[in-house]
Amino acid sequence: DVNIEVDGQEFEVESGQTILEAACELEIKIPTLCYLKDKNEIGACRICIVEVEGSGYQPACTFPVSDGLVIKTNSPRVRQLRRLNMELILANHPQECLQCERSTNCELQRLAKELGVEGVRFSGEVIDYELDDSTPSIVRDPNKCIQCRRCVSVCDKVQGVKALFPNHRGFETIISPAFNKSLEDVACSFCGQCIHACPVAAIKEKDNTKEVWQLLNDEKKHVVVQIAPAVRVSLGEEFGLDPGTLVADKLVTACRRLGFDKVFDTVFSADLTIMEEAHELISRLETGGSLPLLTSCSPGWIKYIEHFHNDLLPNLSTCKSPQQMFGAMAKSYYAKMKGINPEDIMVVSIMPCTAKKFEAAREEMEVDGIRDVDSVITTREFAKMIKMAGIDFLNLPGDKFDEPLGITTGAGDIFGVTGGVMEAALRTVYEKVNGDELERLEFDNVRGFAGVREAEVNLNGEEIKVAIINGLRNANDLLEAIKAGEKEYHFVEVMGCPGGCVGGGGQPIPTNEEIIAKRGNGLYSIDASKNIRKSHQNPVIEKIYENYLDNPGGSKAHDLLHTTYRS
Ligand code: HC0
Repeated sequence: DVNIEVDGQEFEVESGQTILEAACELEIKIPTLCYLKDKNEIGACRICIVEVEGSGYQPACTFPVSDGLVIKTNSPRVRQLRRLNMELILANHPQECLQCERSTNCELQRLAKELGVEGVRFSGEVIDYELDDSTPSIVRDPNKCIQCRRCVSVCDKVQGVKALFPNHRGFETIISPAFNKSLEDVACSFCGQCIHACPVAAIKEKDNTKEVWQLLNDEKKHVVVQIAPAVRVSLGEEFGLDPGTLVADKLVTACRRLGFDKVFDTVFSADLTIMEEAHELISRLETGGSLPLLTSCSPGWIKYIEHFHNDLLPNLSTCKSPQQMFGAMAKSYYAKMKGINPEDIMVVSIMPCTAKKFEAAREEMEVDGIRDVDSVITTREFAKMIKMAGIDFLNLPGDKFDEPLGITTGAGDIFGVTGGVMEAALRTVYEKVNGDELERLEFDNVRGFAGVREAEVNLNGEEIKVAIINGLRNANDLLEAIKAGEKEYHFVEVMGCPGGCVGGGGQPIPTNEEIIAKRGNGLYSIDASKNIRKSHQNPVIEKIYENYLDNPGGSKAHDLLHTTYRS
């Protein structure tokens, strides 16, 4: 330990820390902007500047503590320098706060206010960059970029994708894909974790709300909406509720008031996915198919494996994701049941995910020329629509999802949290293979939020090895270990985003580890409260196999519910 003085008070702190880390433990607040703990500690923005006796003014996020260090975090000169640095950043930042999508949820705006910036005294040359809206998922606006490099770090260190770099030098530096390509032309997974990293609106989702308003206004169309599991534990945050607050019932009412003709649930098609995927796992185990079976419901992960590990595509489950299975069922089974021409049914998805926009747009995702899903909006875009419609969300009465595609089990709800697809699958696979009833439905060693988890399950006397991965960098490391023969599994769940869909790139901002855990636990509590908690016991799904699909893995199921990948 070392002794330091901070703002006139003596403290003993751990050696090897930075001033910022020490101050944080002492609960002395130093403002930061470019800093992201363990990910981006580069002292770029100079907002965390402090006065260090003998060393002048230093960024607290990179300067190490040492014995006898005397630090001032709050002197008039320190405050003035922070304001000056902020003014320099603002001088090159569009002053469009009123119209900006991050207005009132922008770190730059909040800091400028906290630091007491009253105006920007500087002006000079500004480069006018083109928007990069080349992808169906993510839009880059380099004009708003403050070059904090948080997106660069997250894309590299958390996701291992490395789609973004600082290009050029000095005044001309731009954060973009290499050689200033557009995002569409590089190996971006569209996971949207860069959006959570961005303190401003330099990276955002592609806005599809206008398209959804148009569909809702079209009287000739029968517009159905599906709501992803993870949205019901996060949407409340957009209205001031705690992360993890359960708002499914209000969400349903909000959808009805917006004018959707039917309000259905992706949790229903998550149950359906389990039927197909469990069948696939059992048949690969029995017939010696490609193992480990890798889950296929996270579209960022799918795009990642197509770019980086396409030798393992035969291991991917051929199941479409629940989002796409829902669309296919809505325009076949439901259309037939209701006597509506499938071309008149429009499927809108509310997803916690930016890559779901890309998934819905993939050319593979249609049956007989009819698209599975017509439009995808994120949790954030949905909140925006509710606000635009003047709906008083917090005071809405609750309501239930519509039948039949809104009848669900707890197994489907936990899809939205890392480990949930695995647990849901194991509940079904275990009972199908072992033929006896599971006594305890919770698979404790599959739960948790660590990036990599492993478990073993006894199936008919054989130990089946499973792994659960979240975050694409962790996925890469695991795939490398599998290829090197260092690890062997039968079944691996991969979710592209840290924490699974509860940490998706379309979720409310901020999203961080603590918030992710609260949302995840919210989903576990929904599961625990349900009467039916195993997908194969979903009464609607039982009926659909009886009357419509025949068997899991059968030919009709294949046409509607399975897909192919691009190598
Ligand atoms: Fe997910 Fe899904 S669990 S990927 O995170 O499988 O986005 O919430 O909707 O499709 O169900 C996202 C969430 C989904 C799908 C489901 C899966």
